[in-house]
Amino acid sequence: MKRIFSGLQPSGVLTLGNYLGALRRWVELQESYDCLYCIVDMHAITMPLEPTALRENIYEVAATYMACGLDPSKSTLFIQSHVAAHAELGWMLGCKTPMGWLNRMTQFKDKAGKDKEKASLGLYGYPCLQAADILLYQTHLVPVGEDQKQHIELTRDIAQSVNSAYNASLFTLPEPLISEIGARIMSLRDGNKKMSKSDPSDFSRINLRDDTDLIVQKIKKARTDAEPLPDNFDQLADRPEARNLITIYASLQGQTPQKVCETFSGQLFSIFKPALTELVIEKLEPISHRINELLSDKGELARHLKKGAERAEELASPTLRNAQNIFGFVAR
Ligand code: ATP
Ligand code: LTN
Repeated sequence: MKRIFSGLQPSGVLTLGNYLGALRRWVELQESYDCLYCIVDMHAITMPLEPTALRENIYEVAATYMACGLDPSKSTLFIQSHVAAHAELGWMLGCKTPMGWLNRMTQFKDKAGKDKEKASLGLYGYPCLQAADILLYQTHLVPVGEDQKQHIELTRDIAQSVNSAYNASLFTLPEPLISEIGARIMSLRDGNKKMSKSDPSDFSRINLRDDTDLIVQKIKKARTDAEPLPDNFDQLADRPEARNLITIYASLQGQTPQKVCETFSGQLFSIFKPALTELVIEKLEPISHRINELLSDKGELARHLKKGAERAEELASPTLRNAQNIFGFVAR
């Protein structure tokens, strides 16, 4: 059975972008693949985060995974720091990755901001740890949003270069799996910026746990324009905010953006926005309700995560040992 690996950072509250770009797809995939879904806490500490917030976020991500439909009896759900092999292989891969390759990573440029001297080594080496996450499990497919494509391509480059440097087939080369619709949900305040859980403005995003009133307000305030909707999605090429709202609707409704344009053709946002609001609430309310239920029993969440970590460790161990041996380390 083909193997899938993906992960999400417990760096804040999860957004509709995380759901449509990643999580929702993960749920479908668990029916036909051997899936590992990780809470990448070691990645989350590459940016400033209070320890109490991190701990809360980890439980919240675990509850969100399950509330969205990930089933611990079908998928392996675990916390990255529970499986030490991630850090160990991450270091080894970092030693085999040229700085020139890391310098091209746009996520580092975005997150480091203007003062790169202040960015940490961890933020810079982030993609090597991500490569270890994926390669440890001989992963075939990595379902992610569009923004992660570059990191998966780098993972392939690292795998290929290590395989050929040691003349060994140590790592399987993974492929990114990116949905056609919903792979890049944009900010509600700026249609050219990705919806992000670390954006300072809460009104830039819809969080999976937002209550009904907040969803109503956020969509009401979402930036749009005064033009009616066209009957053809291609005509929205230079109207990024309109394009984004149509995409969100299409993605939640399981329709093509073209079909949504046909339905709302000629309508103004004063008609479309209430319809979108209703749909978002209908889809998110059961999820946020279930998250709250699951969070009320953290012991149960911890038991699932422990089991997941045990299985993950078992699967990761042969690849780590093999890599250590091939690199020339001496077995204990
Ligand atoms: P941050 O905003 O803190 O950078 P993030 O939400 O971008 O975090 P992760 O939590 O690690 O980063 O992302 C988890 C998954 O969600 C990844 O597969 C990522 O591609 C996807 N994702 C994140 N934002 C969006 C978005 N706006 N549209 C579609 N997919 C997204
Ligand atoms: N870098 C990703 C999160 C991430 C990931 C992974 C995704 C860490 N390790 C392995 C897929 C596979 C992000 O920032 N969205």
